[in-house]
Amino acid sequence: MKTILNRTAPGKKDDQKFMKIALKMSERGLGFTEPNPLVGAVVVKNGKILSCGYHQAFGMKHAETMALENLDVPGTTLYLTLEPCCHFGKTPPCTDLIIAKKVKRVVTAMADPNPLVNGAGMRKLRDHGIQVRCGVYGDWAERINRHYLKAIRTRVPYVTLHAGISLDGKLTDDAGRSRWMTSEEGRRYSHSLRGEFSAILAGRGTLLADNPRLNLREPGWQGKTLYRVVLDSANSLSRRLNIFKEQERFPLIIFSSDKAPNRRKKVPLHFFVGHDKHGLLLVDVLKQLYKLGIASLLVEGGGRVLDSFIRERLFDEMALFFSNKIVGGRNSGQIFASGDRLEEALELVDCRWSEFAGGSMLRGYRKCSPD
Ligand code: AOF
Ligand code: ZN
Repeated sequence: MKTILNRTAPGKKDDQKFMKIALKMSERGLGFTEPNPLVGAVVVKNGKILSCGYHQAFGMKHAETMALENLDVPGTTLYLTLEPCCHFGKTPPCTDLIIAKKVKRVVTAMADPNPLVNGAGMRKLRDHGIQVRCGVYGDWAERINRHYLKAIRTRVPYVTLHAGISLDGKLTDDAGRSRWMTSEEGRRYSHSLRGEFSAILAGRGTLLADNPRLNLREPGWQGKTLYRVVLDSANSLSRRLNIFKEQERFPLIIFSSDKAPNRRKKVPLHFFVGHDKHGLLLVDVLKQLYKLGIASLLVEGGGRVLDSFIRERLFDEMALFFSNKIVGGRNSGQIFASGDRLEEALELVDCRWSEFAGGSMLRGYRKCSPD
């Protein structure tokens, strides 16, 4: 007996298949869209993809516009990795375009927590007789857009801690040296990671020890602006350091203590914040970064800075680059010198390992307490 498939009403499997494509499309914008989200769009009719789009970079067309603007086919199904916007921002509301193009059905992976949208986009579509399904691969979409979502929900950036460590977990040798803990390939890998973020942060100790440029040199990130954030409580860094170079493409943001004897700004984005016995108040630093439009931050160290972010649990993810070396030593540096009792020990979840010549990388998420 022949089964007649009703192609105008796709089943669950079709929805998953096309949403998967939309999610993969969305990732093409990685590193270029913040503080806005990564969004992918796929237009389908009778089981066939008619067009696709994704949000390429901040301020550019929304994914919906890219996918629909040159298409004049009514009765389609539109797959979106995020609820469409319904407000006038840098671009007109995508819901208006979806209605004008006579889309029949919209499938989204998740609602947009942006207070200007927050369910109103899907309501507007339903009010115009468009069928809406929400929640297809919602967890996956949450993961992909974790920077955007954390920032818009909490008004502080998503924070990833980055460190190059030995197999026995050491950041430095006994003499405090960290150069070159990881292999050449590991270093290239970790430099490339910078491109995924809006900003990168280092403490005064790292600047004095290594005099890094903290810029983007790996291929694939041409034209990207990366903010460099420096913590210098005493406001005593020399302007001769490499970090003061290349500020056009890599703007420099400095945080110093509001009690520093010298309160003269060294760069236009120089902020003076409170401090306690451990150093600058990191929550205030993060809040200020969010106000500047920074949705994600890669913390590159050194040990003191990493220790503070871990102690205060002010991070979301870790990217640890392990070299195949054992350094040992009683005075060698650690990423979390303060330490915790075993019962309260820090735990990472959903860990993924990848290998490179001379070592391996671990990426995992901070396990949040149940409260
Ligand atoms: C994007 N790209 O593909 C979609 C977005 O300032 P605007 O006009 O670019 O609007 C930004 C907001 O629009 C963003 O925070 C999100 O709520 C919504 N959807 N944004 O940048 C897109 N679909
Ligand atoms: Zn839009």
